[in-house]
Amino acid sequence: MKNLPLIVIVLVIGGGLGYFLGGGNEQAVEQEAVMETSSESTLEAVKAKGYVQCGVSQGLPGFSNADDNGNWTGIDVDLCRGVAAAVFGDADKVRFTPLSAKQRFTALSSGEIDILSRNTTWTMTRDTQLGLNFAGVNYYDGQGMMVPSGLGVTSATELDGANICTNTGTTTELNITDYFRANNMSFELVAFEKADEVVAAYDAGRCDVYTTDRSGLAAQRTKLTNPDAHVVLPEIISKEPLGPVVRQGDDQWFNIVRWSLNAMINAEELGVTQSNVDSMMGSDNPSIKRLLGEEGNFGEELGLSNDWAANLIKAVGNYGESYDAHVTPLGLARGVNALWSDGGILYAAPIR
Ligand SMILES: N[C@@H](CCC(=O)N[C@@H](CS)C(=O)NCC(=O)O)C(=O)O
Repeated sequence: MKNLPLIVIVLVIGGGLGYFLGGGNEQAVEQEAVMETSSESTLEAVKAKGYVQCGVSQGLPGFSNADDNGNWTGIDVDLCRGVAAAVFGDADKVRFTPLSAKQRFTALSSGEIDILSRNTTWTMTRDTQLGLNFAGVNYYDGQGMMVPSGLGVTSATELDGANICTNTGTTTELNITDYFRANNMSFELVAFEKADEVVAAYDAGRCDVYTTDRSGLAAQRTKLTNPDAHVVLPEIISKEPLGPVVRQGDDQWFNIVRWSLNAMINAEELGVTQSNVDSMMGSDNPSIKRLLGEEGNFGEELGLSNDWAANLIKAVGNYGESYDAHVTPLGLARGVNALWSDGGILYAAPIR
């Protein structure tokens, strides 16, 4: 522990100081985010530069992850590529900015990025105090904890006094503090800005526990020396609705991002896929006709062309296709992220 070169925050629950530090940390980061106003709309600016600038993680398999050639993949990446396809008819007209949790909101407020699509939890503070808006939810998650199987721990309630590794600038820090406090347990938080530092510290045995969103645990686990030697505990200690974020004050851009996500979810519900979208153009189903721009003026009302959603689906597929391509390989079943019609809670407003 004493050799750790990075930020080490020791929180002893029971003394209110730990709670204050844990809560204050994220707030301080978020207060750095200052809204920048500009007379040019985001859509105009995006069209003028010729691409969408999308803020993503620094590497989280399933959500946003770059290969050795710098090709980004994941459901958060598909959302950005989908918006690029909706705007330009070309999903490659997008550039990615890798951001730590701590940097992400400032990057959006300052105009460095057009969309933040980075496993970001929609909370009231973030929505109401940062000059930002959440355009929807593309993954319903919850916070979990992972421990080395060798510890013999089967429940989070056995973790009194544990060392816990996590990321700074996250909801994770706040929730873990709440959880230990509520259960009258003490713990020591070992927090790093970079996710890979968290993985390395946990892998090296510096912490008993790794806590983050459950999807993040599944993703980061693949980076451990021996992934099978770790178990995810059954407790889900928070709600983490993850979704894309835009600057407040530009309703058109907000709508473009919101409806791009809705189009992916509605396409799945309507059975429109990347491979059948062309033949679906001839469908008699009015919902499909509206989605694909065969009927109505839905794209133009957004400031785009009427084939916006058809282009998006051709480029990245529907929500289920994107999920299957990127999240299913992590071993995460659809669960609550199934469509409402399949027993889940994904329910996109209709295009009409
Ligand atoms: N959803 C939470 C946690 C987000 C978060 O930053 N998680 C870490 C751990 S999974 C992460 O994204 N790591 C990847 C990275 O920093 O690039 C939040 O919005 O605060």
